[in-house]
Amino acid sequence: MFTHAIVRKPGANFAQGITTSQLGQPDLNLMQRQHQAYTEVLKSLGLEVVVLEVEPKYPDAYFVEDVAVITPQIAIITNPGAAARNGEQESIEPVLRIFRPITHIQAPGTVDGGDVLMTDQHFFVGISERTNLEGAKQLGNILTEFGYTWTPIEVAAGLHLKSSINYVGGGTLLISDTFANLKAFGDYQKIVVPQDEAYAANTLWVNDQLLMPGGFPKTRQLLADTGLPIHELDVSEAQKMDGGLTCMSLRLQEKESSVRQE
Ligand code: CIR
Repeated sequence: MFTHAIVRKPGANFAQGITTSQLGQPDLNLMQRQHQAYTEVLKSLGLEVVVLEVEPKYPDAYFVEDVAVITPQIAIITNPGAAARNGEQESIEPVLRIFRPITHIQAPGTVDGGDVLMTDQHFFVGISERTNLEGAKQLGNILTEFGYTWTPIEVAAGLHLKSSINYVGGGTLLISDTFANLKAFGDYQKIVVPQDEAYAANTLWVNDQLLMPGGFPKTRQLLADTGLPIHELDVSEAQKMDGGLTCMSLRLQEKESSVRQE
């Protein structure tokens, strides 16, 4: 059960963030409205939402997911892999300290939260342009201490692991076909995203409801089989900046004060 989410407002310079997309110039007003709608849906799912102010030095800072990995026991502040974003983590730390004990990924390790997928007690950690093996191992060691298991996954396509794979509960992954046949995911049921709807893989599972990007009818149909309520949200402007639904919040589950003994 998720109890809190942390989001950050996109700034006037958000279009100066890093992007590879060729979807055109993003619109600030529309971005702000879409971000507001996203925040409102999270609240409607019962989450208390902490809204952080703009970080003018970092145009991508509203993609808060990348700067931390949060479990019920600990918050791990990442060392973001893109030089232009490294520093965003500093202002998130005091906020997370309110909720969790803190630890850090140390250089030369790099990790972006977008590469870290938590299922139930297992983590998949993408090795990507942003997350290196050293960072993944540091993260994995911390997670292991808390009783979790983890598997590194080579991210051969897309920006982050969660650009292509997300957990939708009930032992099921929503997954792009590039990753669907990997042995690492053998224990999971899979909903394979149609190739022409690849962006829809970035769907967010919160408190047994799904937030999916608008405009992907085939994926919506496939997700309907989960029986979970679906909220379609227009995230066209975040998409122009290579981001989406998972990237724009850090979600916190109910806290566990004691370390699990396995
Ligand atoms: C970047 O390239 O870092 C941002 N423009 C997009 C980050 C998206 N974050 C995510 O997928 N977790």
